[in-house]
Amino acid sequence: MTAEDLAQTWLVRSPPVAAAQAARRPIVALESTLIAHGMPYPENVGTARAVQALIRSMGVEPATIAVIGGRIRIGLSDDELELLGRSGQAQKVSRRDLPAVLAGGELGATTVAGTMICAALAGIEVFVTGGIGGVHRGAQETFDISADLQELAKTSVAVVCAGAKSILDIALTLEYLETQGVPVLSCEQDNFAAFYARDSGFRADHRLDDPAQQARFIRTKWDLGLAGGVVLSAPVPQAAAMAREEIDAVTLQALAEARRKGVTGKAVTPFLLDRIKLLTGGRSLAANVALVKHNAEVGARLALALAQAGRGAGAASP
Ligand code: PSU
Ligand code: MN
Repeated sequence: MTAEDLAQTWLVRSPPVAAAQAARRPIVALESTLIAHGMPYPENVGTARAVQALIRSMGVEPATIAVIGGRIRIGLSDDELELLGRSGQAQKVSRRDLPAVLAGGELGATTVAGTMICAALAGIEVFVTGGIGGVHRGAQETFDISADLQELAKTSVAVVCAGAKSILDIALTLEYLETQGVPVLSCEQDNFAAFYARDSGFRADHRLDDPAQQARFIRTKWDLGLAGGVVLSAPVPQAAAMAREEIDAVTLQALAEARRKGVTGKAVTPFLLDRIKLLTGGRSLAANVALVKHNAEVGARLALALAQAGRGAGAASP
């Protein structure tokens, strides 16, 4: 058995995902940390279902990824989404956590890094999330840099996001991606998005509004054998967007609380998201839901365009 075959023994595709793959229909992967740790119940499960329905309505199959019962699950049922969103028991699974949670048969919600690994194993090229992890503010001292960035450097999956959250140091996050050779594309505007706010104040590498152009760019990278991810940033829809000044002020407050309480490691991101939600009276949650839905549309269009462009020589193989 090759290493590739061995990895496949840990994967289970849901019947709709298996059928879509057999028929060579486009598929979009979705993460589950956002469900288990990024939003409160029941909004988390409601959003996950709405996003799946939206993607399906565009002729693309959604594949939400998680670790359940000692298997990497590609595509979840409504009951499984409910389990992840409600139990509060799911481990946050990034690259380093995957073996432990799989081997231990625990419930695991995959982060951007974790989901990229599993999507690549399953032969899925497009993945939709809310915001990628990045270089945290103060990383000069804490060394807190999300494993998402390393994953983007090596795993060939296109990641659609609303940029990176304002809890991060966006300038340093973009520097890190540049060093690692990860292209940052933007659609609908020139600048990289800032999650709750539309504009981070920093330019993306290239603005490509047309999904066919995005697909051509991504195919070209992979055809050249330049392994690794591509970030495609899409701004939160205007109606739900927050002002950068407001979200910055609230973020500073949440960061100070995290420091006072000694929150560290993988607990940092969920803690900050929860505090920001309370401090904005729930408006940040509304923005979060709106941007994930919008990203799903952008991701589904990209998956359709990639399918139309055909699978190149260097693309992730199924
Ligand atoms: N974006 C969200 N909600 C989230 C996250 C991102 O809107 O919950 C999660 C993602 O799963 C991302 C993770 O991969 O936070 C980053 O965590 P860390 O900084 O610990 O790597
Ligand atoms: Mn971290």
